[in-house]
Amino acid sequence: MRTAHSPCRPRGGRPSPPRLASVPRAIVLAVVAGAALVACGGGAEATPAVTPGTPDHPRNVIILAKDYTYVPPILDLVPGESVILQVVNGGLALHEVVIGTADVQDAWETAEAATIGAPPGPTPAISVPPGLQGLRVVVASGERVDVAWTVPAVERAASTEWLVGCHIPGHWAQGMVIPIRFIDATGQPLTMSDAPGEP
Ligand SMILES: [Cu+2]
Repeated sequence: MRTAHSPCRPRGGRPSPPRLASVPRAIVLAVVAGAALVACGGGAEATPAVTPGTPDHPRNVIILAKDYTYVPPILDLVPGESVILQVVNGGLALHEVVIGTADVQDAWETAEAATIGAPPGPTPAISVPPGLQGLRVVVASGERVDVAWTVPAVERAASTEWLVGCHIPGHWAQGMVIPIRFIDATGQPLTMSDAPGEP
């Protein structure tokens, strides 16, 4: 498997993510690229090596949702590995983790916008078109939900940008989006050129 470093250049503050439904895709991707560059410019820390999870020994991956961001600021995953996502809501508001491509994020942003004005409590039943569900985990304040998940294989992982986002109305606009960085077991980031069949 061929690997390469992502470009790392210092850059200014991370721009606020706009609402997906109202902006062109190119801008959304630019926001994500900006977030990655900020992380790179912060000190060029190497991503630690990981032991990719297997079906028998899944890797625990913790995502902390807060009001209104995630920790860590970039989610590192190895294509094809088995993980237990441990989603912790350390904030006061209801939050969720939606993992998927920009199209998936767009679909949930649109779907959940329809819940604006609903009474407080869990998000009412909503749905998105087939193929755009991604992985969605809704977690109440102070709670933790564990979900077993198989990370997309390298063909899908490297073909486009993947994100973690929260689409409880208003939360994406307040910054609840982080990029997924696909890495190999040594911690080296994969690039789109790692996708088989890509030039
Ligand atoms: Cu949220």
